[in-house]
Amino acid sequence: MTDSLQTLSTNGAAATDIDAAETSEWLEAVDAVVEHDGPDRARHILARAVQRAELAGSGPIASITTPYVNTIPAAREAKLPGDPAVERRLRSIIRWNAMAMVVRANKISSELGGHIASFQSLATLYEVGYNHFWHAASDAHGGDLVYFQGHSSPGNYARAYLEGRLTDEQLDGFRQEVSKPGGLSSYPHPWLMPEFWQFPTVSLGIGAITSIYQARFMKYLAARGMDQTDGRKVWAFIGDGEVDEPETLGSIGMAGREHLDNLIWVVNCNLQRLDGPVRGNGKIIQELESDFRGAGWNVIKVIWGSRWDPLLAEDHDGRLVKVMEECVDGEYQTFKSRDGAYVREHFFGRDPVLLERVSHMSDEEIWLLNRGGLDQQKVYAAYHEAVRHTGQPTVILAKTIKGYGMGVSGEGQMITHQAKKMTEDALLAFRDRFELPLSDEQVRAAEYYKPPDDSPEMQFLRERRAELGGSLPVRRGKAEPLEVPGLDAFKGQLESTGDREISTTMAFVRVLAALLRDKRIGRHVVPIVPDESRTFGMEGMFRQVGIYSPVGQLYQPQDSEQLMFYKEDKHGQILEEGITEAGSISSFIAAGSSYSAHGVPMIPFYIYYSMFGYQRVGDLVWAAADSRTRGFLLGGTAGRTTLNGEGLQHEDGHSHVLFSVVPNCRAYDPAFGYEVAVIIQAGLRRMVVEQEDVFYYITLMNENYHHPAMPEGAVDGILRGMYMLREGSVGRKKKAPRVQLLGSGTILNEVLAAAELLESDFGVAADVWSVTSFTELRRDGIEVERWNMLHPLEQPRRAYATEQLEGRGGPVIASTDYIRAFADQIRQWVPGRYRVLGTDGFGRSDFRQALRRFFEVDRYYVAVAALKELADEGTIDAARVKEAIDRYQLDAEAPMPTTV
Ligand SMILES: Cc1ncc(C[n+]2csc(CCOP(=O)(O)OP(=O)(O)O)c2C)c(N)n1
Ligand SMILES: [Mg+2]
Repeated sequence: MTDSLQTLSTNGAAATDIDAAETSEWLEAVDAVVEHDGPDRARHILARAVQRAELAGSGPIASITTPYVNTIPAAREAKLPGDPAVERRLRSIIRWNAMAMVVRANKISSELGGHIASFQSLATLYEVGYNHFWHAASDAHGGDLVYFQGHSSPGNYARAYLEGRLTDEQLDGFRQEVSKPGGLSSYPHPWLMPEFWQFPTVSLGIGAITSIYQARFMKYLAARGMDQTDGRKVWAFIGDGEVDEPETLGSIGMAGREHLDNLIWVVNCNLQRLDGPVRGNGKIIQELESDFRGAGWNVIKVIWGSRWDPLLAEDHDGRLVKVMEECVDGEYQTFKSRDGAYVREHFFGRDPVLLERVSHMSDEEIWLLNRGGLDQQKVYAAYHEAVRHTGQPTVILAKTIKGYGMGVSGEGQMITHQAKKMTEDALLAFRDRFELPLSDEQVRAAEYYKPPDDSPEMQFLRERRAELGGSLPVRRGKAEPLEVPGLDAFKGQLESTGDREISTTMAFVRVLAALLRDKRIGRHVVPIVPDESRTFGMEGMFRQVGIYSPVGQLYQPQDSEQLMFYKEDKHGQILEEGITEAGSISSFIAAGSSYSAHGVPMIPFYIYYSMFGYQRVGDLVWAAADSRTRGFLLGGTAGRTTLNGEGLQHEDGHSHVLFSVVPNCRAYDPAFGYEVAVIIQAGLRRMVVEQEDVFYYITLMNENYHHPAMPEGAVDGILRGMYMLREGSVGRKKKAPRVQLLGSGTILNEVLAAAELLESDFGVAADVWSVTSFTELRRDGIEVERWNMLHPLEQPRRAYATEQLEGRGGPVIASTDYIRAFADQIRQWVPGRYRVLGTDGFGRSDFRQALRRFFEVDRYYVAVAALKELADEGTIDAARVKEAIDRYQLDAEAPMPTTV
C-alpha cells in the first residue's frame, strides 16, 4: 500500500474527508467500544463493517499495514526487569570496545577495513537478546540459534571480550588471522573460528534464507522424533538493505505457511544501506509490514522510543501520527544527522498545531526523542511478545539510526557504512554521550575498557549469561559418531548389471534406498528434492518413507490407490521443497550441520538438476562449505551431451569446474554403479564416522547402459581419482604403439569404444582409465608439487596421477562430458603428451550420438586425437591420422562448437 493510501485508511484527518463531523462520530463510537468491551470486540465489529462495505462494492478497505507507530501500545508493554541504568552502562561499554577495535586496527592502516556504524545501530537489539532472551545450550535448554548480521561482528567480539572469552590481543587481531595468533575473522565464519561462529551470514540474504530453513528443520527433527527442539528459537538479524536480496524475502511465505513459530527475525531498520537510504522516498517499515503480514507472519513494529509516549498519548486528533506517516525515510535519516532545532522545524513544523504542542520542549529534549530499536524497554517488550507468540513466525521491524553515537564522524550520514575512523572530537563526544569512565588520553588512544570484576555491570553480565546457560555464540564441532554400513550393503551395485541397462541415477537411488532401510543410519538420512523426484525415479520413496508435512495429509491424494502414492506425512522423511534450489540447499545446510547445531548427525542427500546447482546458488554452496556442512549433493541429469534433449539452459558441462573451486568439496563424476556405491560409502565413513568437515558433489546421469562388475582392487583408485579399467593389447605385437585413454561419466563408454577402434583399425594398444575425479587428482598433485618445492633436498614425491601413468607408455588423451578445463586440471602431472577433449560451447538438443560428434568427444574423435598425438611424437605417420579422419567421416571444416 502506498503511503498516501496508508494515510487515507489510517488517519481520519486526511484531506479527502467530506464530512468531518460524521467521521468523528464513528471514531468516538470505536473509542467507546474499545473502552467498554476491549480492543478485540472493536476489531470484531470493524471487521464485520469492513466486510459489509466491501460486499457493497467499496473496493479493498482493510489494509495489511497499520499506522506508523509501535505495534505494542505503551500500556501493554512487558517491563524490562532489573536495573535499566546498569544495563545501559554495560551496553555503552560494549559499544565503545566494538568501535575501538575497528578504530585501532585502522590507526595502523586502513588496509584491514571493518565497520562501526552497523553495530552501533544494532547494539540495543543484540544486548537485550544477550541479557534476557538467548539461551545457550545447557542441560536445561537445547539452546537458541542466533544468526548475527555479518558486518556487526565487532559487537559480538566486544561482548565476548567482557565475558572473558577473548583477550585484548585478540581484539587487536581483528581481521589479522594469519599474522596474529587467535586473530578474529572479519565476519562470522565457522570455517575460520570453528568454536565460536555457528552461521555464516555476511553474504547478504544467505543468513535470512538459511535461518528459515533451520527453523523448519528443527520442526522436522522434532516431528521425526530425532531431537527435542521445543522451546528453542531461531533468531535472525537482517539489515533493511539486505531485504532487497531475493534470498531474504523469497522464502518468507514458506515460514508463514509452515507456522514456524520458532523463528524470530529482527530487521534492523536503520534506513540506510551502503550507498544511501534504503527507501529514501518511502518507508521500509511499512513496506515490510505488508510483505510479512501477507506472508502470514506476526509483525511487531518497534518504531518510537519511550520518550515519544507522552506525545503519542496526547495525539487525540491524529496530527502527530499523520506527520509521522507523511515523512519519508530520507527525511528521517536527515533528521538524525542534524539537531533538535532542525527536527523541531522540519518535523513538528509541518503542522503549526504540533509545533505549538512541543513548544514547552527544549531543542535538547526534542533531540532526545528516541527510536524504538534503540530503546531497551521497547525492544524488551517486543522480544517478550515474540518469544510467546504461537502459530506464526515473528518479524520485529525495529527503527534505529545507522552510526548511532558516531556524531560528526557518521551518525545518520550517507558515508557512515564505510567509516572506519573517528575524529578525536567524535571519540570524546562518544565517551561523553555514553558516559564512559575514560580519560582524554585513553580516549585518544582508543583503549579498550573493561570494568572491575565486581562492578555492577560485570556482575549483571555474568549473572544474566549464567541464568541463560552460558556464553553465545558457541559452536560444537562434533557429535556422537554413527556406525555406517560397509560396502557389502550395496552388493547389488558392485556386481555386473548383466543384460540390464541402467543409469548411474538408478544406481544411486538403489544405494539411497538401501541406506534408508539400514538399521544404523536409515533414520538419519534426509532426502531433499526440489520437485524432481519423478525425474530421478525416486517416487517409490514417497510411500516408503513419506514426504514431510507439518500437518500431514489433509486430502485424499489422486493416486491413493496406487502402490507408490504421493504420501504427505507428519513424520515424513523426504523434504520435498518445491521449486526452490535456494531453499533446498538451505535445507541441505541445516541437515548437514545438524551435528553441530543440534548434536544430532543427519545425512542429507540433495538431488537436483546439475545445471541448476552451483551456478544458481553459488553463495549458498560457499555458506555450506563455511558451515562445515557434511552431506551429499547429487547433480542429476549431468553432462552436456548426456541430458541430450533439453538444450542450452539445461545441459551442464561445467558444474564440476565450479565445484572444483570449493576447498572442502570432494567432487566425483562416476561412470558405473559400483563407483557410485564406493564413493558414497567412503563419504559416509569420512563425514559421519571420522567427522571430517567435507561434503560431496557427485554427478549422476540418465543414460542407460551396461555396468560391469567392480574390478578387483579398484576401491583405492576410485576414491583417489583414477584406476585402470582395461589394459590394451594388440595380439602378440609387443611393440605396438600405445596410448593411455582417460574418461569419466558416460563418456567413459565412448573412450572404451575408442580403444577398440584403435586396436582393431590401427593396431594401437590402448589402456583405458576410469577417472572418477579429475578434481581430486589435481588436489593431490598441487599438494605434492608444493611439498617438493619446499623440500628440495629430499626424495621428490610423485603425484598419484603421475604414479599411475608413468611407464605405461604413449600419449594420454582424456574425454569427458565437461568443458576442457575439467580434464585439463591434471595437465602438470601427466607424464608426456596430454590432449584433452571436452564439451566447450552452448548445449543444444539432439540425439546423444549427434551431440557427442558435434562437441567432438565421441569414440571417433578420441581415436583421431590419440593417433594425432602418436603422429606428433613421431610414432606413426601423419597420413594415418588423415586416414582416420576420412574413415570415421569427421568434418574437418566444421566450425568450433564454441562459436555456434
Ligand atoms: C550479497 C552481498 N552483496 C553486497 C555485500 C556488501 N555489503 C555489505 S553490507 C552492505 C550494506 C548493508 O546494508 P543493510 O543490510 O541495510 O545493513 P546495515 O549495515 O545498514 O545494518 C553491503 C552492500 C554483501 N556483503 N553481500
Ligand atoms: Mg541498513
